[in-house]
Amino acid sequence: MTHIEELAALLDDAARDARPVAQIDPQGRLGLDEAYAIQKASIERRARRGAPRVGVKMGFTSRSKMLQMGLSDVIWGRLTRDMQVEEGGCIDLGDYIHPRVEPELAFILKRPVTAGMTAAQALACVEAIAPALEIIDSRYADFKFSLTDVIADNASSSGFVIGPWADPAQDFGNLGLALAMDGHVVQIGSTAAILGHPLRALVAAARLAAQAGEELRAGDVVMAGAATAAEWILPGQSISVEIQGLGQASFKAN
Ligand code: OOG
Ligand code: MG
Repeated sequence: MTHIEELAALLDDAARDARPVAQIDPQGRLGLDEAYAIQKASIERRARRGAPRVGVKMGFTSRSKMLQMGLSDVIWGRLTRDMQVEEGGCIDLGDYIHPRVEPELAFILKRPVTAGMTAAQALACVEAIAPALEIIDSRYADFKFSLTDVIADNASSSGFVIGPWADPAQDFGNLGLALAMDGHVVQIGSTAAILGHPLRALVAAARLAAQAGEELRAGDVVMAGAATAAEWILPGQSISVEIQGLGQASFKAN
């Protein structure tokens, strides 16, 4: 096995067994290309087990998330079919290490979005938008990582929940949103927190994917990144996001 494949196997096993591992690159010595190659190889292992890529996620697209995690570069990761949690469904916390949840907006594409498109061109490729929740679960002990660590670890992505799909023709650049746990609002924000407009996250996703030789395809789900800081998930909690005019996405933790 190459070094890349060994590290991919380490992170893939950590995710599968829900057991944390030590940071692979605490000093940030790996290149970004190497870190993304590890991510790609770990997702390929999952695909070989029958869970193909169904889209991509963006990370650190809001100031709240950058401040919370102490990193300021926009990153991306891959979503696989096994990561989707049914809207209103239930997760088993035993499948996770130390999961957190964050409020996001999701896109589903009807045409490929390619690098260099303007926001308006990207919008024309969007089939629908939806309120969404991302479950992040760093495979590293204590949820601590360098930029290259988190890239290799698929940007901490672990699960996603998508609410009702809505027409993207409406203006979704500054919609109020609230994250609630057991009915108590714990985070409030706006879709404008996501790079000023979630469409910018879609444009950035196409650019970053292209750097890795990939395209955002028709049918792909794209998670725009969290609008607020993330919250720890505790046993028994019911978690929901509501986005103004778009409705809710929710799940329960057991
Ligand atoms: C990294 C993933 C960041 C977001 O929406 O900004 C992210 C992490 O915080 O563990 O998913
Ligand atoms: Mg996220």
